[in-house]
Amino acid sequence: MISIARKLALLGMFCASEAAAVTVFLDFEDGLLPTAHGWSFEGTDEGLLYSIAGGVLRGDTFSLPGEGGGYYKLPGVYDASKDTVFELRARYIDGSGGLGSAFGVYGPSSYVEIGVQAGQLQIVSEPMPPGSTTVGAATMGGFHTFTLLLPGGTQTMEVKVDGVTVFQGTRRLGVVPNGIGFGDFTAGGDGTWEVDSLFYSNDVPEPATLGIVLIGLCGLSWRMRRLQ
Ligand SMILES: [Ca+2]
Repeated sequence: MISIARKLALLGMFCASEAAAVTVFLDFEDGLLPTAHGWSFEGTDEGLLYSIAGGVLRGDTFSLPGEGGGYYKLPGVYDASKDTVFELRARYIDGSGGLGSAFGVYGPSSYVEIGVQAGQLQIVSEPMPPGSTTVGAATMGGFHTFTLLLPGGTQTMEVKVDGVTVFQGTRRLGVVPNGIGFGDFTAGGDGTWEVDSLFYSNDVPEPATLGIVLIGLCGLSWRMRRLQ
């Protein structure tokens, strides 16, 4: 289930008519794999590694012999000059290290991958040896909301779990072409996880605009309750 706040944010984005905004939302309620929504699959066997039941996408790369992986990619949707949010509501189940269950953003100024692991996140971006760091985070015991924030025109990044900041830092220069991805990024680790929903926005509306929309919606809701 997508949160009410996110629904309002989506609505706000449409209301604000942001000309160049890119918004991507998957909740898997239609039972279709991401490839049916324009994502490409990079890997060995999508039908073996990914399945959907009850509006939840399940990825399990342990099911492949050896250490093969597979992930989804959506190219051409990231502009580093714009404020960016990439958020997954997901449940970590099992992993063997590395980026077996992960999501990331790529572009000329950004290379960021967030691996969801047992009780921690692996942040791959900072230009620090050995190229990644881990931070403790609430990943166990059910679904959690993992949010990656990339402020436009900066080299900073922020990661939140259930709305709580767990990491702030700089991000390293990236690769072209730009895009976003999620799944098992690595041949060096497998993962099992479930993704209930995925939200991505490049070019988030100004907080002031969103605030006005939210105030309007809240006012409308209050009036409707009064009328009932
Ligand atoms: Ca769902």
